[in-house]
Amino acid sequence: MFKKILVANRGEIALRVLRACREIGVRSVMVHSEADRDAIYVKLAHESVCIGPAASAKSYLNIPAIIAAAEVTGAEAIHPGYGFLSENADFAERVEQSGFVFIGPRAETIRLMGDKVSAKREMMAAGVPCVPGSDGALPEDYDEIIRIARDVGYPLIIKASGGGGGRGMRVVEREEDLITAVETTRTEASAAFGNPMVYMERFLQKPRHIEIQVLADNFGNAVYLGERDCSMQRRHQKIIEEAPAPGISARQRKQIGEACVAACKRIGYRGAGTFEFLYENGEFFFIEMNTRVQVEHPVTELISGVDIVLEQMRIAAGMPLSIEQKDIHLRGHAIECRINAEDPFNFMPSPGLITNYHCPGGPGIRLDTHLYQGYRIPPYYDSLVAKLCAHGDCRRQATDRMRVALREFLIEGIKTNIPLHRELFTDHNFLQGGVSIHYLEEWLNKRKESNES
Ligand code: MV4
Repeated sequence: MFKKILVANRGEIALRVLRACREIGVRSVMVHSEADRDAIYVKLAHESVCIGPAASAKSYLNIPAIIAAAEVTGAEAIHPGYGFLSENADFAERVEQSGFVFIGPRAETIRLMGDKVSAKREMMAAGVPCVPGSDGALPEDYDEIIRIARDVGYPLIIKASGGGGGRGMRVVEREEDLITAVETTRTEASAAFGNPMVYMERFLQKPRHIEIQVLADNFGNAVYLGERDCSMQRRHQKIIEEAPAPGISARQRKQIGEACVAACKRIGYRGAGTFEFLYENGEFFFIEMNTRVQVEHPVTELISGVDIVLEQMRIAAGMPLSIEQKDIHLRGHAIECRINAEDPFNFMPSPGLITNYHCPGGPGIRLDTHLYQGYRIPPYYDSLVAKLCAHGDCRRQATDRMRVALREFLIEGIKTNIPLHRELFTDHNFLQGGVSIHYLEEWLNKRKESNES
C-alpha cells in the first residue's frame, strides 16, 4: 500500500478519502484553494498545500500546481474524488508521466469512455444492452441522416459524443426538425467539447435512471456491487439515490451485472466505475460510463459492506480485489439525501456561516459531511454540503429512518434543501418506489402551482 496519498478534491469527498487513508495508516496530503483554508479535512490531513486562489480553474483544476504539490510532499498517488479532474484523461496521463499513481482507470480508458460514441461501441461489442440508434457517429449527408432517423423512429434524441451528464443533447419529435437539430447540436458540441461528432438514439419517454457499480483490478478480476436508482433528479442534479433499485429482480441484477463485468474485462477496466442505464418497461439500456467514484457510492457501501474508496486505493497500489463475486451479498436497503446549501424553493445557492449545527444519528444512519458549527461555506463551489444516508432491513425501514434523521438535522445560518427532503419523504408515489426521471420536476411544478393559487 502507498505510504502517502494526495487528495485532489474538496468538501465531503476529500474527508471521505482522508478517512479511508487514516483507517489503513496511509498519510494524507490535502491540496486546497485559498477559500478552503479553514476546512476540517485540511486540518485533519497530515499535510496540506495551498494550490491557488478560490476560482477552481486556478486551484482544483490547476494540473501543474497539483503535481508540484505531490512532488514537494513526496506523495506516491493522487486520488481525484469526483468532479474537477476526476475524468480528465490528460490529468491522469500527466500524473503518471510525472511518476505518480492516478487512483482511477488508465488515461486511455477515461478517453475511450469520455467519447460516448466509442463507449457505446465497446458496450455493444461486450453484449451490454444499449439504446437503439445510429451505428456510431452520424454522417454528414442529410439524406443519410434522415434515413437513419426513419429507422430509429421518432421521437429521437441527438447527443454529442463529447457530451454526457445531460450536456449537448436535443430531442427531435418530427422529421422537419431533424437537420436543424443535428446542425445546432454539432455547432454547440464543437464549441463546448471541441468535438462536433453527434449520434442518434430512440428517445425513451419515461425511463428510470439505474446504474451499476463495478470494481476491477489489474489482474483481470471484476465484480458488480448491484445497482442504484438515481431517478430523483432536477436539471440533471440527483438529489435522492437508493440501492437496490425498487422492483429489480435478483435474476435481472445478475444478468445486467454480469454484462457490465464482461465489459470491464473487454476494455481492461481498472478501479471503481459506474455503468449508467435508462430502465423502461423492464429493460436496461446503456447510456454512459462514469470512470470515477460517484457522489452516491455510500448507498452501495451500506448494502454491500464493501468500502469502495478503500478498494480504489488497493487496486491503484497493485493489490487484487479483496472480494470475489461469490462474497458479495446485498443486505437491506439504503437511501441517500443530498443536502445542498440552497433555497429549498427556488434552488438559489445559499453559502455562508453555519451558526448552529446538530447532526442526526442512531441505527442505520450514515452522514458524510465536512460541515461543523462555525464553518463558512464558500460561494465558489458546488452547493453539496452533506450526504445523509439511511440503511434498513427493507425500503420501508430505510425511509422511516431517513424521516427521523431529517427531523433531527439542524443546519442554521444558511438555507438548505432539508425542508424539501422532509416533504418528499411524505410523498406517496416516492414512498411507493420506482418513479421516473421526470417525477421530481413534475412534483416541483405541482407544488409551485398550489403555492401560487
Ligand atoms: C436519454 C433520455 C431519453 N432517451 N437518452 C440525460 C443525461 C444523460 N446522461 C443522458 N440523458 C438522457 N438520455 C435517450 N435515448 C433521457 C435523458 C435524461 C435523463 C437521463 C438520466 C437522468 C435524468 C435525465 C433527465 C432528462 C433526460
